[in-house]
Amino acid sequence: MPDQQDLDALVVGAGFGGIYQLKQLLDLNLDVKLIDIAEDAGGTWHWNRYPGAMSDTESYLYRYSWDDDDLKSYPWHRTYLQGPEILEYLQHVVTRWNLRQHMQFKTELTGARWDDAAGRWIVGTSTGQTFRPKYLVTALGLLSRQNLPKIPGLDTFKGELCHTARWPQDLKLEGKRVGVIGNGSTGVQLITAIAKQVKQLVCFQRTPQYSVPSGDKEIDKEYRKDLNEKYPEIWKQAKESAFAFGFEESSRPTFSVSDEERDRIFEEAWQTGGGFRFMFETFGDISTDEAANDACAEFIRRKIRETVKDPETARKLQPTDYHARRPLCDSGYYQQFNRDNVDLIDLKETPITEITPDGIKLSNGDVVELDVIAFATGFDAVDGNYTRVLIEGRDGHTLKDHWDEVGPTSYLGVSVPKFPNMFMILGPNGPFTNLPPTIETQVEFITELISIAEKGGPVRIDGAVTNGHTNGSTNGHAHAESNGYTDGDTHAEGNGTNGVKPASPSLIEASSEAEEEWTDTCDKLSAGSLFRKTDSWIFGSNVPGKKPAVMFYFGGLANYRKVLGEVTEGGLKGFRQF
Ligand code: FAD
Ligand code: NA7
Repeated sequence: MPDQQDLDALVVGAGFGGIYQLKQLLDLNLDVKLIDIAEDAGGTWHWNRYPGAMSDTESYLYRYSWDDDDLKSYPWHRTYLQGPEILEYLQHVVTRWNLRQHMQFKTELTGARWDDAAGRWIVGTSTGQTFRPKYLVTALGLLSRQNLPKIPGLDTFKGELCHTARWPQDLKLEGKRVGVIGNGSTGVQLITAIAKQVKQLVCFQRTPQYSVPSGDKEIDKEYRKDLNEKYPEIWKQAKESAFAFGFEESSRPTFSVSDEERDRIFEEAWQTGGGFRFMFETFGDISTDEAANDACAEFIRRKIRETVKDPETARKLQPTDYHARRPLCDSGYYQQFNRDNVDLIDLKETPITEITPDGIKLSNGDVVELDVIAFATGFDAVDGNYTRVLIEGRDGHTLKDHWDEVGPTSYLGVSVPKFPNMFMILGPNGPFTNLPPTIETQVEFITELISIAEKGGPVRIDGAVTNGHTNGSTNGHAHAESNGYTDGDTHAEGNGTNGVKPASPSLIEASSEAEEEWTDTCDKLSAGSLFRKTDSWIFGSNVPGKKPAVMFYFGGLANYRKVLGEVTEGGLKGFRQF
């Protein structure tokens, strides 16, 4: 007898998104379970345990906003959080709200199929269990699926080889010769953290990056007291801003000020620290205007030249393309290249040809001998964790086929047509921001959708009964009257086993028209951005074979929240409820 369990909702993923979603659905009195491949909760911060792992959102905003007591009392000591502290914080939240009893770890979602007759998702897992939830909420992470380049000879290396997102906890680096491939946010953090520990550090750099100081420093009691008093305004400001990084984005054009004033503004931002602040608090056109971007880029290039003593190394470290990847910040990255034990290899000049038992072979025939090779090569971002499992919606339509056809799309980053009652947290085309405030926004929106579906039938908002079927009639589904599905589907009532309430929920899914419109909106909003002209994970152009695509809503969190408000107040505009 196969191990089957009916549930109201299954949440997949125990990071920031899944943890809050689980809590919200339990608060609705639903029968919910959460599964994760990992051994415990933490998501990103469970997996990314490399030395130097740190959030580049300031500590006061890289957390949940909804638990006021915890917000004010949970201890932290610096303006930025180290990875282990974030992991501890998330586990603390799980314990504080007694959530672990609803979580099952070491359990991978291996496939999911919508069963129209049962009105449930049939979810297969690595443990052999099958879950049959009415709602499937996926919080699989947008920077979660590793990108490990297929370099010839990978398996032949005699030393230790690892990806930063699977860092072995017992790996000792002292006295070792370590190679780091990649210098994005992760590589920059790793290199900065380990340069002083290792015997020799060789940094394999393909594209140089712009990085500014983080400004990380200890906080005192006064700082925290002041913050605690201002938290309501702080969250309000963050949620009403574009990037939710805790500052007001500038609208001042770069060339509206004199050269001296511009330099002063950049210098002040350099001293304050923070990658997003440097790019978006200084001037309003750095990510859209080529000349403005170059002024900003040149300021950072000058800092690199001033910091790095060897002119040849300084030359290699200076980017020449747009400053238009996710902005980085560091705790002394460029300074590491003044150390005698740190070398830089420019892979554009001498690409890697293979990995040998002893190290990394370059196109000029040199073999760099190493004890450890660390891949800081990033992620198959956003859709990577979705397309590797088979998720089959109505009419045998799979998510992979859908996205192969039209690119990784969705309506509002949460819902895809033909995938009823499946909701994604941080799915494609969600806002590009500091993520916890966006995650909270999406979780609360999904919870509202599920609560509407649970009621069945017409949508009730603020006591008003509205129709809610904006597109329902276009594809032959009859409008719901009271039970939510009068279109002949043989939805099973809850079977009464495992304590599942016999409910008559309705089904909610995005309409194709709404998805197309949202995709078009995201396309238009990013059209003028230099980010789109620059290869990185943000537009899916970092993984060989992956088709570049628009994967984010660049309209900012404030506008996104406005759109969600209009959707719920407008009777689930863009969704079909049946
Ligand atoms: P995750 O935390 O990625 O959790 C997803 C979970 O889903 C994982 O535990 C995974 O095991 C599980 N999972 C995936 N597929 C399956 C499956 N098939 N079956 C079962 N379980 C599955 N964001 C910021 O806003 N600010 C920062 O400073 C910042 N710094 C970052 C630094 C690093 C090194 C990285 C990698 C990311 C950073 N991010 C940052 C992004 C970060 O991912 C988000 O802030 C946030 O943690 C995402 O939470 P999540 O719950 O959506 O996903
Ligand atoms: P990123 O930003 O995608 O950086 C990956 C780095 O790895 C980048 O320097 C890449 O060079 C390099 N890379 C990738 N593949 C290769 C191969 N095959 N050979 C050499 N170098 C390679 O990932 P991160 O983990 O640093 O950061 C991702 C996000 O996580 C970050 O933005 C934060 O939000 C947290 P490239 O630039 O492609 O030439």
